[in-house]
Amino acid sequence: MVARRALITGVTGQDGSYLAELLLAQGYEVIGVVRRSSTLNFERIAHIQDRLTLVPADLLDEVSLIAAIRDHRPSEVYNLAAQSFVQTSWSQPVLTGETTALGVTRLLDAIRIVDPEIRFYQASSSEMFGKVHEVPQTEVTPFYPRSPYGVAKVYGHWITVNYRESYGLHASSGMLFNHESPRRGLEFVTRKVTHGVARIACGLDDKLALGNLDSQRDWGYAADYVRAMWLMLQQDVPSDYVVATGETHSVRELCEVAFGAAELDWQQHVVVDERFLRPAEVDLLVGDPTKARDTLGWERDVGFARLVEMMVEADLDLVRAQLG
Ligand code: NDP
Ligand code: GDR
Repeated sequence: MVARRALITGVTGQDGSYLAELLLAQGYEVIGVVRRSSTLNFERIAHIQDRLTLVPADLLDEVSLIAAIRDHRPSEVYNLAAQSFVQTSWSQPVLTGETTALGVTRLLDAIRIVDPEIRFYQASSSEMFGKVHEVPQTEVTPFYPRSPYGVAKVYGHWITVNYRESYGLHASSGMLFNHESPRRGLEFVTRKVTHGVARIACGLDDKLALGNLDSQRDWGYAADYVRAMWLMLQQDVPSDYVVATGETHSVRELCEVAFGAAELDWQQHVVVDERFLRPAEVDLLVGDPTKARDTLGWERDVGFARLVEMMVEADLDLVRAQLG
């Protein structure tokens, strides 16, 4: 049988690395799009790099996307690339819009031009719900984004729906709630906390400065969530899905569990620093994954406490190894 071929933008990111693993395990040939940078940034895919085909392209450059698709002719394209850090989207709103919003149109156009039979996944976000209109959030909850990032993701979502309806593309949008792992970037709050815990436990730091401790998120495990992406593209009919755990926890609870996993008291170490507060906040997110469960058969394996413990353990190993 001919191997199925998938192209992933954002393959060097957290989700890209887990999705590449999943697809390789299913026998896919995996094409990973990487953008040019002055230093290589392949830590998350180093363990599978020899099994991937890496191609240079950038969401800011239409011709490079057309060339990547034309030269490699994938049957599935997963658009995971983005300027994905919400805080940065206030200091770089135009770059965020170019990448996270217009980048989606560039990729959809590349597919439309080269081969409209390609199945397409768009990495949409719970940040689109923002100042939420209802709890929990579902596929029909209205959007009210609260950051330039959230606004850009709303555009990316609707252009995906629009190309599906305009050109009949098999294009699906996954409205994924926060998902984390030991591979999460250090700037996101879960990893910042678990890495901070490890440094404090090893005596390298004493304090951890955070922003809003009251905000609540529906945190799941990234390896569970990439399964939902793949399942969406295996359906006969494209559609949009909320992917979430259905549980919400505050940043304060995250601190309690993470410091507790290293037998530390978070209240002795966490300080609030205004630099990490946002101009407009998303206070509460919690998703209803009923449609993903009923239609895709998707379930998560890892819950909140286990996820945080797993991340603390991984960061303890990392910091200890760095100490030698
Ligand atoms: P990461 O920030 O870990 O990865 C982002 C990826 O995008 C990196 O590979 C990065 O490349 C790439 N990238 C950025 N700009 C460009 C560009 N101009 N051209 C090509 N590639 C580019 O994100 P995650 O893995 O966490 O998230 C994956 C996607 O899912 C993103 O679109 C994110 O917005 C979305 N999302 C994430 C959620 C989460 O909780 N993780 C929840 C909902 C949505 P480089 O390594 O070179 O920087
Ligand atoms: P988020 O993730 O903005 O939800 O976007 P992040 O982990 O950055 O923030 C979650 C919540 O924690 C609060 N917070 C802090 N956040 C950071 N980064 N650093 C801090 O020190 C801190 N203190 C408190 C934030 O204010 C916020 O309320 C993530 C990204 O992966 C997006 O790409 C994705 O679309 C959404 O999740 C779903």
